[in-house]
Amino acid sequence: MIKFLSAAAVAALFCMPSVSASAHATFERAEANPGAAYKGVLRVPHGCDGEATNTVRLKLPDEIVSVKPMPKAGWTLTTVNAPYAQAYEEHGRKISEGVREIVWSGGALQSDHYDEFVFMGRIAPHAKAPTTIFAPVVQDCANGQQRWDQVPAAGQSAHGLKAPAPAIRLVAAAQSAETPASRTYKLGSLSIERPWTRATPRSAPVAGGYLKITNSGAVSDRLTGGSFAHAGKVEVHEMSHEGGMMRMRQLPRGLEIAPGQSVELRPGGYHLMFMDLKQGIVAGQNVKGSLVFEKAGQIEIEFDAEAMGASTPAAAGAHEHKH
Ligand SMILES: [Cu+2]
Repeated sequence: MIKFLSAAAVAALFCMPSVSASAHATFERAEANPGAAYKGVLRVPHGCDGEATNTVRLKLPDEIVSVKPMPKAGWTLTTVNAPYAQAYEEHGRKISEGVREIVWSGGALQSDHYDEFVFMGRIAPHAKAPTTIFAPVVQDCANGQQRWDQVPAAGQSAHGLKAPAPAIRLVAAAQSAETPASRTYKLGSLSIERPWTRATPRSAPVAGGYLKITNSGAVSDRLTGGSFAHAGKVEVHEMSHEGGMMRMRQLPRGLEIAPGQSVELRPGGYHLMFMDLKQGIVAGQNVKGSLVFEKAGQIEIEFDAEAMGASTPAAAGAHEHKH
């Protein structure tokens, strides 16, 4: 006697989920630098065995700090805050706890649909590189669960894992020096690009600091000073023509960065003056320092030391030192 299967039973037996099972939950940006900002875009390709996803839980690895999740229409956002495995310093302040888990709940993401879940954060400055870090994800559905939490054994690849946790490869900024983001710093609505300085004779009393500042915000700010590891103090200067002579003078109120404007500090123009140098600057060094803005506050940065007399940072003319 022949038994006829219902259409639903046939579908259950033979139909694969319509999105390929090899589509894993992953981050859009799979590489990051220790100390740099990181925007995490988690891509969720399907639900639990055809079921709609109602909750997405993302566990952050120890290396991702200062996390702010992006709210999502139709979903309730909650976070789990806890101490970090290792505290770190930001703008001179010790940060020892923050968001360790993000939960978007109360949604209904059909298994046939695709969506993204976003957060902004930073890779801890003390994070090791090169290494790979993992952020396990769990999707809750009405009856089932889809977990993305498999982590390869040390030294092994994630290929072949059925449900690998989303991974981010950490690489030292120097190893990806050609990416323009590697020496870009963000402070509120200010972005600071490629701070650099020049090598000096051993006994030189002063040196210049150069960089580009862009204000993408709505209010004006002022660069009022900063610090440089080898200098006693730092002033903001400008060069100007006075009676046919190039003169340098301090800007006592600092340098204005108007909304929507970019200001470039460069040799022969506006610059930071590193005064009372305690030691010479050697080409190839990265020298720690900071910038202070009237409104945005302080940010720690690093100056790349170019050759004596250089007129641009080497990375600006990448073709010159590549090949
Ligand atoms: Cu000067």
